[in-house]
Amino acid sequence: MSSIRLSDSLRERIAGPGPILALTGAGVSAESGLATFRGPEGLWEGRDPMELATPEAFAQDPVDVWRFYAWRRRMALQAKPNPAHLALAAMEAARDDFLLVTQNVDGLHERAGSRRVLRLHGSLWWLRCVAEDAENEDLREDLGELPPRCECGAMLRPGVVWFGESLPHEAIETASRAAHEARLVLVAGTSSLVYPAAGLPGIASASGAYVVEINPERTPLSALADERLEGPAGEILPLLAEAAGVAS
Ligand code: BV8
Repeated sequence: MSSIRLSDSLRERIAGPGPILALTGAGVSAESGLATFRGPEGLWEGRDPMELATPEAFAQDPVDVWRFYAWRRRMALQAKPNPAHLALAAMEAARDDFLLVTQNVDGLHERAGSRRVLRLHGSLWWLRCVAEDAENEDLREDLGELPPRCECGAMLRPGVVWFGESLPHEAIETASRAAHEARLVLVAGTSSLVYPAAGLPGIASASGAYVVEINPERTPLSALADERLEGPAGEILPLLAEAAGVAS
């Protein structure tokens, strides 16, 4: 039995009229066994992901960066969606005014059944030709020799947004519009440090939305949130789905 208590106000809001916006980060995949970016286990071979997830790192040593991403693809493939992912997919299936916006690139939301996923930072499962800029889905467990190559002969890069790169215009525009229109925002599993994604709850709050933070730790968002549910997303999001009258 969970010790987490949802306020009456939140119970009313989650079952009431929307739109509802959910914003997720690496913490919702933590209970699937995937390392978060900034958690103690977030380092890769003692390296800081922040130094690997940049165009400069890729230009300097594409094989090194590809080893990092090939490792993350393998980890993500071995991982299974957890109750947090499943609860979000169930809430989306139950109402068409529910939008999931994620910073995650692991594909677990999609594997849990979420259909309308707005990916702000791209995906491990899409590769982009550095010459043609075309992106294709590639679900192979083993990419073979690194860096993988396009048929045109040029290198392929991970289809993710690196630090210092702009987010897909369409994605951030749609997410910002959804933030302006949302009545309820669920922010789960993010340290709220990376912009422009971290700015979305503030946009929603300024437009009158009720902002709920779901995280075992406090973050820069905590002071702005209307309600904090302190605990793991895999335990809390199913409670929210249940309060919304949705079995997950
Ligand atoms: C941009 C994809 C315009 C790759 C990622 C200087 C130069 C250039 C840019 C900047 C600069 N200074 C600031 C910036 C802007 C920069 C930024 O915000 N930097 C921060 C660090 C200060 N942003 C950008 O560069 C963005 N682009 O601004 O373009 C521009 C262009 C040029 C120059 C200037 C501006 C691009 C940002 C996207 C970067 N790509 N990922 C990849 O994945 O490899 S971001 C990366 O961090 C991941 O996507 C991740 O999702 C994201 C955020 O991290 P979180 O998801 O929050 O994960 P984290 O580990 O941090 O936290 C996990 C949380 O979960 C914790 O709070 C923990 O308590 C909690 N948790 C743990 N377990 C659980 C849990 N919660 C619930 N349940 C649990 N069980």
